[in-house]
Amino acid sequence: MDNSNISNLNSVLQNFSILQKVYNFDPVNVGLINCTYIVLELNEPKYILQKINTDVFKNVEGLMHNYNNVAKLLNSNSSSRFKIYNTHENKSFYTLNNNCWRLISFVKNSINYNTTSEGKIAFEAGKLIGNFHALLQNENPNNYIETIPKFHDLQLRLNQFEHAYKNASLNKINSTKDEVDFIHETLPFLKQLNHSILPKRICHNDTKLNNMLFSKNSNKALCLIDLDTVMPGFFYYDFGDALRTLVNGVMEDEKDLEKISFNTAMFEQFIKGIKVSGIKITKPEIESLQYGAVYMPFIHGLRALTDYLNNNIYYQVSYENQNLDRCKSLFKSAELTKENVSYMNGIIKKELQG
Ligand code: GN1
Ligand code: MG
Repeated sequence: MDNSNISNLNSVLQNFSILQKVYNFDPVNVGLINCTYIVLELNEPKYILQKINTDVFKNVEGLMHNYNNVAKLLNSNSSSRFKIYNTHENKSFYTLNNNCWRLISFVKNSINYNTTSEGKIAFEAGKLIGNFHALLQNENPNNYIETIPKFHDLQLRLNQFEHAYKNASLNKINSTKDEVDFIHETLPFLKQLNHSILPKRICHNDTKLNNMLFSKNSNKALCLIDLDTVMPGFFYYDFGDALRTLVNGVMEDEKDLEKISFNTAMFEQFIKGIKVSGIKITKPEIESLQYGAVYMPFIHGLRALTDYLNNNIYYQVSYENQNLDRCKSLFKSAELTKENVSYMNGIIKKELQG
C-alpha cells in the first residue's frame, strides 16, 4: 500500500475515539462489496476498518442500528467480544464525502478459512449457526430494518436476471446458454417451498465460511463477523449459505468444476453441530433445510450471472469474467447438492427431528 493511502486511512482513524498514533494497514481482499482493512499496531492486528459501500447499503443508519442490536446480544453471551468504536461525535460510523467508515476491534487469536475439508470445522460451524440463532430467537423482526429489501427473494432475483438478460450483448447471451438452461431446470424444485408456514427470524444472511472466526489454538468457533446484512429472514438462508461453503471444497470462483464436491462427511458434521447447539427450529423449518441447501448456491449463482450480464456493476471483480466463473461454480454446487436431496433428508430427519 502506498504512503498516501496509509496517510488517508490514518486521517479517517483520527475521527474515532481510539488512541491516536500512526497505524499500518493490511487490505483484506476477499469481500466483494465493502473495502476492508486490518489496522496494525506494531504489526499486531488491532482493529478492522471498513468503508461501507453506500451504493449497496443505502441506509447506513439502518444498517448500524441492526448491527448494534445484534452485537449487543452477541457480546453479552459470548466469550469473544468485539467492540464497535464510535466517532468523537458518538456516532457508530464516520461520514466523509459520501463515504461511510466503521471501526471495530479485531478478535484476538482468531483465524478464518476460505475453504476447508476438516470435519471439526464443519461441526463447529454448525454449532456457531445454531448458537447465533438461539441467541436471536426472541428478537422481534419489527425492531430491525430491511436494509436491502427482499435480499434473498427468488422472484426479485429472477426479475433482475431477466432485465439484465434483455439488455445484454449477443456475445454474453451466447456464452451463458448452459447457465440459463440450468435456471429453467432448477426452478420447479425451488418454487415448491411454502414460505407462509415458516417463521421470520433475525438472520445473518451472509454465513459463508470466511465470515466465521475460529480460535487459532483450538479451532473452536468464536463468532460470526460481517453483520452488515443482519435482517429478518428464514433460517434456511443461514443454513444453506454456510453449508455451501463447507461441502463444496472450493472458492466460489473455482474454474475447474471437477474439483467441486458435495462432501457428505462435512454435511453430517455440520448437522451434528446444529444439533448440539441451543437452537430450536420448527418442523416446517426442518423440512425447508434440504431446499435451502440447493437454494443458496443457486441464488448466489443467479446474482453473479446477472452481474456478468450487467457488465459487473455490483460486485467488485478482479478480472472481466469472474462473475461468470462464480456463476458456473455456484450452479455446479447447487446441482450436486440437488442430487443429494434424499440423502440430506435422511440425515436431517434422523439428527434434527428427534
Ligand atoms: C457479498 O462482500 P461480501 O463477500 O461480504 C454479498 C453476499 C454474497 C457474497 C459472495 C450485500 O458479500 O450476498 O454471498 O458477496 N453481499 C451483498 O461471496 O450483496
Ligand atoms: Mg457480507
